[in-house]
Order: sequence, then C-alpha cells, then structure tokens
Amino acid sequence: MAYRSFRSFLDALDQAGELKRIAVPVDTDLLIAEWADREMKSPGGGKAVLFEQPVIDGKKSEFPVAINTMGSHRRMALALKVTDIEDVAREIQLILKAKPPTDLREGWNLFKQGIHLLHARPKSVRDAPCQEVVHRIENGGDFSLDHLPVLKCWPKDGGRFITLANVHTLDPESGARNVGLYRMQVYDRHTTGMHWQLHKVGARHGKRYYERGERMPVAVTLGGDPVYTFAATAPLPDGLDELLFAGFLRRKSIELVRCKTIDLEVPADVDFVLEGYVQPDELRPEGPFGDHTGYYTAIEDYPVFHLTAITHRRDAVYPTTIVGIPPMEDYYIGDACVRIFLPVFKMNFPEIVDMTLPAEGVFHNLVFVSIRKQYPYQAFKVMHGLWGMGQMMFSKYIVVVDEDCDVHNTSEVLCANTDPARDTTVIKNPSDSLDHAPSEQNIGSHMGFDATRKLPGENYHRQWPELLKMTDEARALVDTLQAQAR
Ligand SMILES: Cc1cc2nc3c(=O)[nH]c(=O)nc-3n(C[C@H](O)[C@H](O)[C@H](O)COP(=O)(O)O)c2cc1C
Ligand SMILES: [Mn+2]
Repeated sequence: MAYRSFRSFLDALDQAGELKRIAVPVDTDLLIAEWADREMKSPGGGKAVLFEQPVIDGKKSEFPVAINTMGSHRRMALALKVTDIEDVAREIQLILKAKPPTDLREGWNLFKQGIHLLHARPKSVRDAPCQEVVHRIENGGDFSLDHLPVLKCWPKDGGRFITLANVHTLDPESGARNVGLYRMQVYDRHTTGMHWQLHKVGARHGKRYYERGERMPVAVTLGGDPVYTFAATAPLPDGLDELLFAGFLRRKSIELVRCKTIDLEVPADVDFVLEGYVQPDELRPEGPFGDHTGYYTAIEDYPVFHLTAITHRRDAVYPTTIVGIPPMEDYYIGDACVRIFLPVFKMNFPEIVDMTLPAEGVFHNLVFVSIRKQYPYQAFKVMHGLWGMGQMMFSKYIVVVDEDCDVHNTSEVLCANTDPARDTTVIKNPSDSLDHAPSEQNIGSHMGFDATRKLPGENYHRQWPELLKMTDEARALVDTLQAQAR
C-alpha cells in the first residue's frame, strides 16, 4: 500500500494527471510561491507542481521543489493511497467498534484489522536511502541549508521558511516520540527557528528538557511517504506516536534508521534529514511570516535549531507548501483530518452526525456540526465537549445544527433558527497563537450558536414551524417531465 519514496508518490500524481512539471528556471524568492498560489486558487485546488530547476540566489538548485502535492481532495486521497478518505474513516470506525466476532465474516474482518494494526509498529534498519549522502557539520565542508531550495513565500517574510518540516522529538521522561509539522525560518547556513507554538507537543517536550538543563535532540525530516507529513499535521492526542498512526494508515511498518549525530530514529525513506538540537534558554526573534490566517504573524521569540548534520537521498526532492489567504493546500490536509477523526468525535459524542471546518473559517475559526438532538441544551453540551478536545480548543465559532441539515452545504446552514440572545454562548478558552484578533495572545473568547430546532424546555413557547418540502409525487412527476423535455 505504501509509497517507497516521495518520488514514487510524484510518479503516481503524474500518472493520475495531477502533476505539472515546470522545466524553466523559477526563483525560490517569491516566484515559486506566486506560481503555487495561482495553482492553489484554481478550481478544486489546481495541480501539484514540480519545479525542476529552482533558482537560489542566482544559482540553480541541485534539488527540485514539489508543491501543492496534497492540495485537492483527489491528491489528498492519493497521498494516503485510498480512493476516498471516507475509507480510512470507516476503518477507524470499525476498529473503535470492534466487538468479539459472531460469525466468520466478522471474524475475518477483525483479523484483517489486526494485521493493519500490526503494521503500525515501526521496525529498525541499518541502511537507509535518506543517508545515501551524509554531511556532518563538524567536518566543515561547503554543504549547508543554503543548498536547499527553501522558499521565501511572501514579500515581508523575515526570510526563507521550511514549511513542511516533520519535527521529531522525544519526551525525556516517558521516551514517547512526537512528530509535529512546525515551520522553520532559516537564519543562516546552520541555524533555523523552531516554531512550535505554546500548545503543541514539541514545545512541551522542549520544556521538559529545559527544566532538566539538557540539550534537546531534534530531527527534522522532509519528504518520504507523504503519509508522514499528513500524520505530523494530524491533531493526535499528546502521547500518541504519529509514526504508529502513519504505519497504520499506510498498512506497512515504517522502517526507522538511527541518525548519524543524534540519538533519534527517523523513517529511512525520507528525502532529507536535518539533525540537530535545541538548547535551554536560547530564544531568537522569528518572523514575520505570511500565515494561514491571511495576515503576517508578527515577530516573536522562538527556540533556535542548531544543525549537526544534513543527510539526504541522492535523488532527493524538496517538498514544500505555502500558506496565506484561503483556499490553500492546507485546507485539504485539515479537511482530511476532520473526515478521518469524525468516528473518534462520534465515539465521544454519539449524537454527532457530521462535522466540517469550511475553508472560509481558516482552519479552526469556524466549525459546523450536526447532531441528532434528544434533550434541551444538548447543542451546548456538544460545543463545550468540542472546546475541551485537543486542538478543537481553538474553535472560535461553533454552529450546531440538526441532523437534516447538510453541514457541507453552506447555504443550508441557516441562521434562521436562532434568536441570538437565547441561542448563543460566549466562553473563555485558550486561543491559537497565530490569531491576531484577541486582545491578548493565546487567550480569547469563543462563541457557540445553537441553530437546532428548539425543544420543550428550551424557553421557546411557540409552535416550531414546518420546514418546506415538496411532495415525493410532484418531484417524481417533474423528473419525468424534465426527462421528456430534454
Ligand atoms: C502547512 C502547515 C504548517 C504548520 N505550521 C505550524 C507551525 O509553524 N507551528 C505550529 O505549532 N503548528 C503548525 N502547524 C500545525 C501543527 O502541525 C498541528 O497543530 C499538529 O497537530 C501539531 O502536532 P503536535 O500536537 O504533535 O504538536 C502547521 C500545520 C500545517 C498544515
Ligand atoms: Mn503529536
């Protein structure tokens, strides 16, 4: 099921007619970003683009740049090697609901799931494509971050940013691994910023090391099976290893290799590994950066990543993305997360029927959720539950509707059902570090809209009107008439 390499994923995109190859030289300073932005804003997310001759400071790069590789529903499914993201959701639902089998068919299904879970466990290898070429910084040499075709994305960005960095760290107490996608601003040949925000697991791991006064080993991988990057963005609970999840998704154990200069393991098939460390008490201004909110995020202090080695495949491709005013590639990544984790939400809140984070909401600003309502104030219960679940804490506005409303059809999510004073609630919660609107960073207010039909006991003392619906008979007759008129 799995891709052998990032290049084989690009080949699959090519065969599916989802890849444009650009043979002319294009500058990594703004031009690739502008080109990619046009592609991302084309209907349905455009195509993935492989820039075969990126230009860095007037020189041709040794490595091509791939961008927008997950930026459509189809490419996101191709990245996970499924025909439909819903297939993954169904499998997760089966596992969550697994009961002792009562017949042969159920037994067989359970057996197959067991095999998929078995694949979740990574295994260790000694030889790795990602270490075909090894540059140890202590040995000197010319090779450095300057040789990677890292993009400057927006005119007022503070520099070049690595945007699809899979950042691998360990909890020094439990030994648990985490992989998060955090951007890295290139400061010079051997140092970058490490933009793990306050609420993220990498930041928590860092705090543990700093409290002990220890240097923190950090490995950053780029490329490989695209499922790694997807898993690194997924809002998994702290303590759940992204590589286990990736192994489960791709149905094949991930092969891990030990880094050359730090005590960490990384997937053997990735394109690049940046080995290095973050040390206690060292912060440096990071930014500005044209962010997924559509605004520049201001300069702020973040930890510094010091490089100890760069290893790479001989045929490495540099994967990247840009963020900005939606719709962008990250919308499709986020949407796939919501689809895949819907069964988990449903397990916690059985009344949930469907849920979506529309692109206009810039990720977690806006959530539409439909429920099968049974009792008064159930919509408020669901909102509070969601606000308490991991990164759902950032949801600025949650709109709860009845099950007959299709949350994916924005014109159905009517607000006609609400009387604002009665049907809204405003709460205090942590807010996204990148959100510039709250008066103070990292804290803010969130609003919930109960747009469900009001039940007795919800302070509605009138007769709830009936929703317009044509008769089945009239619909069938017009179907026939229209077919004849064609
Ligand atoms: C394109 C893209 C860029 C991102 N950049 C950052 C970033 O710079 N800092 C950050 O904290 N989260 C960033 N995220 C979000 C995290 O990857 C996401 O919250 C992830 O679940 C964090 O994993 P963790 O819970 O293991 O820390 C980004 C997500 C995407 C899709
Ligand atoms: Mn995590």
